[in-house]
Amino acid sequence: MPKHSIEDLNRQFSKPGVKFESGNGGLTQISISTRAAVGEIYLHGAHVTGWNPAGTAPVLFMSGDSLFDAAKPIRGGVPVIFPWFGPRAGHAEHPMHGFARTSEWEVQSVEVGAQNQVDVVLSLPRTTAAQGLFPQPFEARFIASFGQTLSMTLEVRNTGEKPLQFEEALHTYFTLGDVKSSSVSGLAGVTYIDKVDQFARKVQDSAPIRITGETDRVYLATDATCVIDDPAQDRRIEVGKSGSGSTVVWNPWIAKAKGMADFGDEEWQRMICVETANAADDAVTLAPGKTHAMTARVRVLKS
Ligand code: TA6
Repeated sequence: MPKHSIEDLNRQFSKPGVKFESGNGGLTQISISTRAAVGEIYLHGAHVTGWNPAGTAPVLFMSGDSLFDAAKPIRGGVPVIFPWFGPRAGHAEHPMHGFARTSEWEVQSVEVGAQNQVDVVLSLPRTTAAQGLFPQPFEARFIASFGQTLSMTLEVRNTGEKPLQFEEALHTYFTLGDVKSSSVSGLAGVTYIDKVDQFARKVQDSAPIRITGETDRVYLATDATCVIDDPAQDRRIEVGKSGSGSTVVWNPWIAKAKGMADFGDEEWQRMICVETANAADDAVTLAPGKTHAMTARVRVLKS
């Protein structure tokens, strides 16, 4: 059950082109439609489920089989991964990819800027369940700007007395015309952990990355901007970032897709994840009282 009624949220935060609605599964969503962009974000998981500059085709991939259940992550869009990435080391029973993406975030502000971009700020409340999993105190905010560029920032402040260690990712799913004709450039020469080859560490060659099978790579110590080339849709998507040392490239391919209940068997052909992260060697250690911000910036480039 959403914490705040749609009416109350609209009364307090709605703006021209921005309204709160009851979305899929009765989860509260913010629908955005301005001259700059179309977009949507759920309070569940602070989950961006749609964005494209006005007049262009959707940029983010959403699975047709996604669940919209307060206890489950949404499949597609931009899952917010925090405070650990993947299975939690030493705690196989803890939720995959942390608890931020299955938490109900709270609205702090909604503003429309001079370029008609919509800036949404959400905060992550401390629940007893989360406290049980991750007792160290922190504050987390998610700041999303829906304009000609999609800008998303995960901001974490250490409000405790001891250093705070965490991993994080903006696990962005991009929609493609055809993954087999697509490629990702920008990571030449970067060392990566190959999770489909016994976590071996390898160095990316100079050719653009092509997906020819299950692909699950954590590129390390890189601040590179990536470009996804999608000739089937005659476009390129630029993924820039700051405050992020890792970039994750993932496509489940055939077998993994079949094994995911909330993902269509054929959907691997029309998506790729290029994720802005701090994972593995790039985990963040934040001194007491300090704040860390990780930002992803997505733009559609003319092909
Ligand atoms: O970022 C890639 C990855 O870590 C893959 O290993 C795969 O597990 C993917 O995330 C999706 O994870 P999820 O828990 O959302 O099914």
